Amino acid sequence: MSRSQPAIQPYDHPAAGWGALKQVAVTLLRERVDPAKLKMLLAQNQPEGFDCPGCAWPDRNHASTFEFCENGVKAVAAEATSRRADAAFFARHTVAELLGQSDFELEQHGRLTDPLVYDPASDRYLPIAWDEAFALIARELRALPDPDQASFYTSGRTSNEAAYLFQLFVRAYGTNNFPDCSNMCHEATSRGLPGTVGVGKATVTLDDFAQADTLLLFGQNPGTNHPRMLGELRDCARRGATIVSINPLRERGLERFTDPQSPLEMLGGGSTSISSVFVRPRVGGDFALLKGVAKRVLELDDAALAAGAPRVLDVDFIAGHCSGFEAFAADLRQQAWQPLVEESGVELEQILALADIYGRGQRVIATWGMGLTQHKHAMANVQMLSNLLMMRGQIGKPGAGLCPVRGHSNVQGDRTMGIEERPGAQFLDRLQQVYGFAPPRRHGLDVVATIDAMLRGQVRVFFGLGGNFVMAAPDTPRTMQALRQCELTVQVSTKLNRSHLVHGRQALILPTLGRTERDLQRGVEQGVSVEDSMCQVHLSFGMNRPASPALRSEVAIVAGVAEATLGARPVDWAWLAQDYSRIRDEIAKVIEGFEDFNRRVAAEGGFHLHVASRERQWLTASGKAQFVVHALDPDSPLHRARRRHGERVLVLATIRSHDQYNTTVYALNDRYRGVYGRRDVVFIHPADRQALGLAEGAKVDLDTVWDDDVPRRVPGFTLVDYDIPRGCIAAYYPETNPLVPLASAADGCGTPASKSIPVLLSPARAGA
Ligand SMILES: Nc1nc2c(c(=O)[nH]1)N[C@H]1C(S)=C(S)[C@@H](COP(=O)(O)OP(=O)(O)OC[C@H]3O[C@@H](n4cnc5c(=O)[nH]c(N)nc54)[C@H](O)[C@@H]3O)O[C@H]1N2
Ligand SMILES: Nc1nc2c(c(=O)[nH]1)N[C@H]1C(S)=C(S)[C@@H](COP(=O)(O)OP(=O)(O)OC[C@H]3O[C@@H](n4cnc5c(=O)[nH]c(N)nc54)[C@H](O)[C@@H]3O)O[C@H]1N2
Ligand SMILES: [Mo]
Repeated sequence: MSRSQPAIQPYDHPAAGWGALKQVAVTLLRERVDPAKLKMLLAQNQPEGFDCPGCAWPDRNHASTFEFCENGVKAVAAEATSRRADAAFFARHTVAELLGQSDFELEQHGRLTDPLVYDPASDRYLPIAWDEAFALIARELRALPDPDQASFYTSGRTSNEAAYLFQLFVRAYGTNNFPDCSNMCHEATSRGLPGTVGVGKATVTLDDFAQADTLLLFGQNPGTNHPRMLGELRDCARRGATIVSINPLRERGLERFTDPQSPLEMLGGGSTSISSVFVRPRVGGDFALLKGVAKRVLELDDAALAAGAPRVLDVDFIAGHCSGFEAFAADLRQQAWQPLVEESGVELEQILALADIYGRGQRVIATWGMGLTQHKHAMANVQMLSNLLMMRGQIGKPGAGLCPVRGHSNVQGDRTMGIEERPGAQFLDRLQQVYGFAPPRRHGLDVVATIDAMLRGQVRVFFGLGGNFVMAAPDTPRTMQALRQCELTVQVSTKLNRSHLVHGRQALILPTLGRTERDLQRGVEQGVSVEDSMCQVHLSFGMNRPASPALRSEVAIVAGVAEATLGARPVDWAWLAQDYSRIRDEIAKVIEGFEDFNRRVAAEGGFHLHVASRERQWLTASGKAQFVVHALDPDSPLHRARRRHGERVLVLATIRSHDQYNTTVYALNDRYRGVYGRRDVVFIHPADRQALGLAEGAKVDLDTVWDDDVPRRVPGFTLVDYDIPRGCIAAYYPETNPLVPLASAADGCGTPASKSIPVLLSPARAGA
């Protein structure tokens, strides 16, 4: 259902199903995709095909029929669009003019076709030759007195091969400044899990889903963000597995699902119920909930012990594999219930019921997304979930384990390749041995620290390998100011976005091939490798004709910049870029688990990386799975805000709509939540709205409450009554990013707390 008029209309159909198929047709029409390119949809996530750039969910079976996914089609169609933002387009528009357009409008201009340089005299981007662009970057990088004055961002679509070359180049240049999208995404997972189970990755594969009897889904909206996961969940539900969604919102995709690949369901109007239980903490309430469940598991075990019944704890696992249990249990025992109930926003009976479900499960998988990772206490969330599974030995056995669900299709692989601002000594030693240069040992800057450093004038050059830094990052006006203070900003991109328009004194746009496009080097087709959310590494081959003959691959662009900056040092960049299997041979020399890379990745479906925690090998300081104690935070930003302004303070979660891919807005609808033709809405509980004396549909301004008293406002949003817990509101990212203070980052991992922003609502000022 698409509408020309903005509207709010509840959606009462199952997720996916005919609604999804219709959207596919609409998408292909809108992007005017050349029919000759349609066959590519059949090649998505197939052997010999390309890895879908949509999300990092793995493929059940590479040889199966077409893995259908509405949002995968949107991602692919957005890349295959026949629209072009070519040199003529940039000749027609000044940057100031383009800045006046919405992100949705910018996206509509289509694919970038030529390397461009910013011309301040005309306020336009003009064509530049590739070699001149590389020379300009090299000149600026070499002119910096200290390599730490440059920062190198990576978004998670970048292939392993490009990411590996990129980190090698940047370290040979002399810095570990590697902000990446992961800093804003699953950083709490990547930093939190090493402290408990040793490895920051999933301990499960899809085969475990086929065996699990209990699934706990924390803070995830798979119907929109990982639609192929629904197929897996449907099979679990049909087998009778218990599926619990822990989410302030009852997301449609977790209620009912019609599989577009099942003719029976499509024709029969059938659908499968997914979640049997919905637990709805308040936004940011998961930590208290998890701690409560853990406390109850301990109580259940005490009772079982007293009654001579089978234990609820896995005492053998705890004794044989874990460290720190005594202190952990003591902390749970002294924790009072009342604060857990208050902070979680979940009734005691429900906490106990969730503990019962978990305590009965024999094979339990816990999955999680941004609902756990984008809070001040995100690391505590992840570690408490890990503690909980460890209590019952639900890690490293079939059908059970930890399952962080990553976002970008190769965000996990990029980190594996060394896109890491805090690299380990072992990895740096290895680079030194293999390449004979001394890599920088100082830790580098992440996203938030990069913005801070730019604002202080300490970072002068920004290089973005993909992504849309200015819109993805928090505190938009300050991030904009930061980029504008740079001497040079470079964006390697497929499509126009705001990061091209908010630029440094000098600026370059370097247009690149997308994942779906054929990558020929000296006439030979190249594949690139990616690692999915469950650690499967496989090859991806583009099949479409590139959007423009001038495009270069990310590998070629990185090699070009590296050679211009460093010459053929420490590797012959141009030679490596001629044949990507040569890069894979380099990766095999340095990165653990990639031995014999070329041969192993050639197998159908690729290979699974060794994940030590899956094998119950614990790469922690103690050599054991480590229980970690965390206390409730009595002084969170929300507490502080409520002390100043009382219960009028609401906590805002910024979420994705069904028609966006991160900062890319495909269309203005959010079908499953019933929003059409607009994005400027705030979902609110009717009682909270009434308490504020506001009418349904009223226009409001949102103001952040933060200690620094810097004004942070987004104006003119419309209130929509919604089934959301009291005290919580939700609105779309990236429009609400100006509300996220830079300093509002997660403890220990720096992720912007974009799911828990204390805000005040007030009637919109006239003219807003
Ligand atoms: N189509 C599409 N696919 C995508 C993306 C996209 O934008 N569009 N983005 C990709 C990327 S990079 C990522 S990281 C993933 C993101 O995928 P998700 O993790 O699903 O991302 P979000 O939509 O940000 O938020 C997920 C859920 O968190 C819930 N939530 C909010 N606050 C809380 C809380 O305090 N506790 C709990 N338990 N839940 C909470 C929200 O209600 C929402 O359902 O998807 C990837 N796939
Ligand atoms: N408030 C708030 N902020 C958030 C989030 C949130 O939930 N709330 N989520 C955070 C999360 S989870 C993430 S991952 C980040 C996302 O941050 P980013 O990864 O920086 O953002 P994207 O919107 O995915 O980037 C889109 C751009 O990437 C370029 N692009 C697309 N494909 C390719 C390609 O193959 N190669 C290259 N070189 N470029 C390409 C296109 O030009 C496109 O405009 O945002 C974060 N920001
Ligand atoms: Mo993400």
